[in-house]
This record gives sequence, structure tokens and C-alpha cells, in this order.
Amino acid sequence: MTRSSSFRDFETLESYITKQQKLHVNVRGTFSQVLRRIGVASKIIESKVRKAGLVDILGVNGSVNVQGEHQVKLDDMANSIMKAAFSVIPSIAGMATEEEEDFTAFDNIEFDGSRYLVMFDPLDGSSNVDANVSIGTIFAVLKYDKATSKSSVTKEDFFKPGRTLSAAGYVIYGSSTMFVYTTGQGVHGFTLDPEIGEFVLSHENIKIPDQCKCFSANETNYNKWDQATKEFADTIRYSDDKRYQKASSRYIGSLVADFHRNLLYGGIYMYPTDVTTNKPKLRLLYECAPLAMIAEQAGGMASTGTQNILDIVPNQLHQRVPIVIGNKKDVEFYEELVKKYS
Ligand code: AHM
Ligand code: MG
Repeated sequence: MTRSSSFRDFETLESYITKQQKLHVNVRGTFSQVLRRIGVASKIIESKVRKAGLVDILGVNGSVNVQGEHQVKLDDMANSIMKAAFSVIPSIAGMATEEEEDFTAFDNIEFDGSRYLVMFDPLDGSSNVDANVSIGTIFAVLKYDKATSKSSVTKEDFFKPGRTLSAAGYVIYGSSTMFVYTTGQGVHGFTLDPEIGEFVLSHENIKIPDQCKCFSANETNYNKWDQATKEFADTIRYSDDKRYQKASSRYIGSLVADFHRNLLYGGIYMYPTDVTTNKPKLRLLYECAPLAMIAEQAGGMASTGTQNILDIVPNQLHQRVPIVIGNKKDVEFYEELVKKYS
């Protein structure tokens, strides 16, 4: 990973996307437009997140405050911002969001360029907002196969494996705001400079360090994990294996924040299936696949234990899958344990 020298060169998200676009021939800029749009939407979301403690936007959606005004939950607000950002650009054919049961199609648009589908979790970890914990927006961009036809987007159009995504990324609203994305050519991070209101390149070509420094799981669920998962956690926590001697438990309960830290320091995040209910928690389209693409582009990996997350062909918009994500060696070790117990 190379860090740009104190932001001196002022490579912004905008200029970087343009530069990457020029590397491709026959590119008309419609894809770049989608990424830029996400950048703009995330700046608006960040401004709302920063004011969360000041203005009356916390609390239960739809409830009425003392002034008789409707309160809007921050995640609903973030969802509306993302939707509004996408609805006005013709290169977006449709979108699906964690916040809504069904997808939205933008049909009947006279547009003959490449079109894209976007999938997003507008504000992941939002249950932590009241405690001032870092939260984030996760997104994925998929090329729409029926791009030049005027046919309607269907649910099945979203059911493509993560490996076919054109781009994926997240924005973390933490002690600073960062936009991290990949288009399949490495992972790049931009820090929002609040004085100029621009995302400035701060982390070019991020690679996950080959050390398991952080172990992130909700360990109170231990009794609800299968044998392979228990052995995996026990090995990281208690074994004398050199690889795990410096590992520490680190769990925020906010996926973007946990993932981002582990991406920079090295480590594993996992949310396995609860064997008592047989239910995994995290969503494939809005959380697992985009972060898996980032992980793999950074030299890491994501797996359910039996399948690489990027190879799963979705069959539901809100499909949930178990996930172990982070350093490749450790994810592969998890897969070996799953094999051992199967
Ligand atoms: P959300 O999409 O409703 O915010 O749920 C996803 C969140 C992740 O951010 C986080 O890693 C996980 O759920 C925490 O779950 P738990 O509280 O069970 O540990
Ligand atoms: Mg979420």
C-alpha cells in the first residue's frame, strides 16, 4: 500500500475515477458516472450522520416529536438519499436496497449506452448510531445484461454471482469519512477532506497485511456455532500457533467498521450460521458479495466455509449467507475445518 504524500498531489475520487476510465478503450463514462454519483450521495449521508446528535433525526421512524414533525430514522434517510441520487441518471437501470423488500426499475429511458444495476445497504450498523459508533454505506454495481434493450429489469437480473460485479465498495463514517472501492483493479481508499468537501486519495492499492491481528465475531453466539466454527475460534483465541499468538478480539458490531479495520491491520471477521435456528444473518447482495470483492482484490478472501462468497449465485434479493472474511490463509484454514467435520 502506498500512501500519497500528505494529500499533496490532491488526487481526488473524481480525478482518480476519470484516470481509471481512460485506461479502458471505448468507455463512454457511464460507469464512472455511477461511481461519482455514489460519491456525491455518500457526502450527503455523511453530513446527516455528522448532525445525528444535533438534529432530531434519531429514534423510531414515523414517530412524532414534540413539535409535531415526523422523525425520520437515519437509515431511512440514507436510503432515500441513495435512491434520489440514482433515479436521475439514465445509466442506472435498476436498484435494490437492504431497506426495501422489492427492487426498483428505471424503465422507458431513452438511453443506448451501458446500463447498470446498483445494490446497497444505505447505512449498515445503524443500530449503533445512538452510541456514536462508526457506521457505513456498502454498495455493489453490476452491469445490466439487457443494456441496450428496452425490456424491464426483473428480479432475476440481480441474481448474478459477486464475481461478475463491475464495482464494489463502502463508505465508512468514522473519525474521518473514507470511500473505499474497487473496479477489479485493486482497492483504493479516499479520505474526505472536510475543508474542501472532496474525497482525496489517501490509501492507494490497499493490501490486507498477512497477519491475523484482529478476530471479529459476536463471541456470545459461541454455543450457536457448529463444531468447525468453534474449533476455528478456539484456535485463533487459544492455540500456540505462531500465526495466532498476536491475535486480539475486536468486535464493534458494525460490519463496515470491523471489516475496514481488519483490511488495514489484518484479521478475520465472521458471522456464521446460528445452528439453533439454521439462519445466517448477513445479506449476500448488500453486504457479503461487495465486501468479498474488496477482500479478494486486497489479497484476502471470503467464504461460507464450503463456497467462495463470490461464486454464490443469488436466488433471493434478501438472501442471507454465513461469512468468514479476511486473510486468505485463515479463511482457507476455516474451509479445511468445515471439510474435516462434514
Ligand atoms: P444491519 O444490516 O441490520 O445493520 O445488520 C448488520 C450488522 C452488521 O453491521 C454487524 O456486523 C452485525 O449486524 C452485528 O450483529 P450482532 O449484533 O448480532 O453481533
Ligand atoms: Mg446491514
